[in-house]
Amino acid sequence: MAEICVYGLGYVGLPTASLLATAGFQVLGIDVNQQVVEALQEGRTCLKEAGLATVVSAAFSSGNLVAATRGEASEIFVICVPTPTSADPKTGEHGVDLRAVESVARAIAPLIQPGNLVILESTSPVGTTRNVVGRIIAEGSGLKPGVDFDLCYCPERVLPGNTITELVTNSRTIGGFTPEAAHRAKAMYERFCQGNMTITDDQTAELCKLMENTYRDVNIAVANVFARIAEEVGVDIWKAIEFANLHPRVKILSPGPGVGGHCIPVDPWFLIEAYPEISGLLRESRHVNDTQGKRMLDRLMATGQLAAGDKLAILGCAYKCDIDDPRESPAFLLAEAALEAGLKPAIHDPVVEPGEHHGFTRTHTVSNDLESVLDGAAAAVLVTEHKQYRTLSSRSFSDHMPGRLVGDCRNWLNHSSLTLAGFTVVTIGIGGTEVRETRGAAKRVAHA
Ligand code: SAJ
Repeated sequence: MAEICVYGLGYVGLPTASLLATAGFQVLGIDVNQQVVEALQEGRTCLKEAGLATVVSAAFSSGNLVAATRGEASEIFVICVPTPTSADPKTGEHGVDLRAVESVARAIAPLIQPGNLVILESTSPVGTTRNVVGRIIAEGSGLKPGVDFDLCYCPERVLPGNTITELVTNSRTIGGFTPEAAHRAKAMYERFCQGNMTITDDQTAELCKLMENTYRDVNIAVANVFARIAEEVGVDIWKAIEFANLHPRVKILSPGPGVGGHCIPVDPWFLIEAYPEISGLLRESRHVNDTQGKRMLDRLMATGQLAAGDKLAILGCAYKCDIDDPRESPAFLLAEAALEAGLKPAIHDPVVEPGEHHGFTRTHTVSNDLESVLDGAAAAVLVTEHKQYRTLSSRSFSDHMPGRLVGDCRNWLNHSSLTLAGFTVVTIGIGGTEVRETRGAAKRVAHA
């Protein structure tokens, strides 16, 4: 019999199950996807995370971790399944999809025994632990949370790309439906986590997780609004932020193409959907961050050097630098805005798996071949500040693309070398560049 069943073997569940197994627990990892389970049984994982393969293989070869598609009776059940949101195409409002959590709770109900502990890790609306997980298990088993079994909400805080290190070193908030439940969960996490453990109730921990990512989204939106103001004024926001951050209590984040990843653009909707009347600031922040790409596109087109029918090269579709994860990438929002404007977007990324990737309203083809993406383009726009792009020279562009227009969403390229070579450079947060026309632009106007 397993000591711990971990439901969901994705970005959080797999490393968590592996760390629990290497800490000595008998762990059963469960995933509904048969292919994921088979691959793990054969020692493969498609998740690329520093140190993950080593921990996973240590866990499986110790015999302490086994993967399966169904759970079994266990002392502890940990739920790490996705809680995505989906957008209403008419209103743009997002609704939270708790079906995976509900389905796991239904699967646990016939397995649970008096005295067991159930932990929800998935990011969830406030109240999900007790009102969804606790209720479904109680209805299916006849056992009461807080009386017959223990129930907790214990979110993770890992930064994708650094998951293993952060799972071990980050502090955690442990939210118990009862204090006893929280102390039990704390004892489990302490077996592999060296960070501080703060004990509270389940609803406080749920709100805490949502506030952390929403706070970051709103703060990035503030940086993006400041960038827009700087573009209007004609000053350099990057310098202005550097100076403002000299204030001991100011820490303005970096503006950019918007916010990607499976957490920050998603989690604010858990609050907005539940409290629409009082969360206007959060909704507006989402809107600002989601329209940064469109704004860059408008500025590029305002130069007169990019028009419907032209090819636009998009550089970078990982949602942030130096990782291969394209989920909710702002590059896809930009590509979709480009298609709407009649342009032909082509996407390059040096590390994201080439091929088809889901965007917001359609799928996109991602290529690892920079030259073919630049070939024939009227303009190129950098979305992700990968280290591979840092050394791009004016020749890297001019050898392949006929256009002389470059957009920079991260202030990452060598602008003086590009400008010297005759390029118009449009940078997020730097105003005035779009009025500077080059020979290419003049030609297009004459042609039109
Ligand atoms: N970004 C900016 N400007 C910045 C910082 C980030 O535009 O100054 C953009 C990035 O380019 C990226 C997006 O925001 O597109 C999100 O990146 P991130 O590094 O801020 O965060 P994630 O999504 O990789 O991980 C976040 C983290 N949460 C916080 O920092 C509050 C992580 O600790 C959470 O565990 C994770 O969400 C999660 O799983 O919830």
